[in-house]
Amino acid sequence: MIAPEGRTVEQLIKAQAFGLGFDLVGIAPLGPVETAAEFEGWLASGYAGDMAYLARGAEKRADSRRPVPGAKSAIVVALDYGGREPPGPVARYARGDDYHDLMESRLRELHRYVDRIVGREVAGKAYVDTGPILERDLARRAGLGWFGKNTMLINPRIGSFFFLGELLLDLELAPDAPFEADRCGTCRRCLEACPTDAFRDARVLDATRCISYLTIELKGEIDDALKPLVGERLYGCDICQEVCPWNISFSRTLAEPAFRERTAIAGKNARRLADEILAMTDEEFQRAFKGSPIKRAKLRGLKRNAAVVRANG
Ligand code: B12
Ligand code: SF4
Ligand code: SF4
Repeated sequence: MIAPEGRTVEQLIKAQAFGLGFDLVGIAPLGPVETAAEFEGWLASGYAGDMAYLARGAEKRADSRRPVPGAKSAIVVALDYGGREPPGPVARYARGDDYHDLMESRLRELHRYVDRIVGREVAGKAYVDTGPILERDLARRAGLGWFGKNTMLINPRIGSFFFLGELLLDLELAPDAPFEADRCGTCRRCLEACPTDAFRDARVLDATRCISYLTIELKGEIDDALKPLVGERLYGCDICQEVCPWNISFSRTLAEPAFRERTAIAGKNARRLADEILAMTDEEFQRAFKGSPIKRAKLRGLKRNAAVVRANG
């Protein structure tokens, strides 16, 4: 599609996406999802645990045209959250403001830009994490990276410490080439480094053993056998990314100010932060974590995690 300035619509969209602060952008056609069978098998094995919402959207996840009727293309973006930041009790992605709000509003801005350059209101919708979409599959298809053995989507220029988001549009766009290579080779560092032994195989994660699931998604108590393995991790886990050679070489310093760590977290070790959380009232929790991804666990979940961390030393 040719725009008035002599550049293609796809070129203009990508330039605008970079201008909005995204670090990667690619275009994928919508249709049957190549890894739908892997997803179904994963669900059937019980690896999703309590995350019942994943099964509810399974039919839509199998065909990326279903979430937005009439949609034909996806503009897929990635936003880096700073893999060079030091390790800590809170996973890097959750130390600042909520990425959903930030990325969705930028994607909506991109949507309005598309309307302007094509000269009509294009039907569509922006998603970041919350929709019935296999985002890593869509991102690989848009050329953004490959499925690492740790299940992360990894890009050869920036590693894997980034969020994914997409704009599904009722618009035919020229797609990018999918990322076909597997750059993991014979490496198995992530599989060996996982403290809870959560990988059943390369690219197959039993979420019910993953510290990210245990400290964020799980509503009930953490299994006694897993508690000591959670170590000092209060919220989320980055270990299988930290050990990855692609991150060691190519992860970036934090550039997005909204993701800078909040004062409630900054400079605190696991023990101190856990003690503060255990003493927190609901009002203090709201004040400290308003607009933060940490609110997902609620104060009750965070206190559960803090008690585990304190028991671990
Ligand atoms: C459920 C979920 C989780 C669960 C389960 C994770 C998992 N690996 O399945 C839990 C709570 C554990 C989790 C943890 C984390 N998550 Co999460 N999560 C999701 C969510 C909502 C759905 C993922 C899903 O469908 N899982 C089911 C499995 C089967 O699918 P998949 O992991 O996408 O794997 C695909 C491929 O690997 C491939 N595949 C599967 N098996 C095989 C086998 C072979 C041989 C091959 C070739 C391919 C293949 O097919 C799958 C389906 O397309 C997505 C958002 C979304 N809507 O996609 C975010 C998402 C995947 N999470 C994200 C993040 C940042 C994290 C954490 C880093 C957060 C943290 N620091 O604690 C950790 C990382 C843990 C890890 N190693 O994955 C980002 C990942 C960005 C990236 N670069 O990949 C996403 C995309 C959110 C976002 N919008 O940015 N997460
Ligand atoms: S996030 Fe942590 S617990 Fe989960 S698979 Fe990776 S290393 Fe294991
Ligand atoms: S640590 Fe090695 S095996 Fe794991 S994702 Fe990175 S390159 Fe692949």
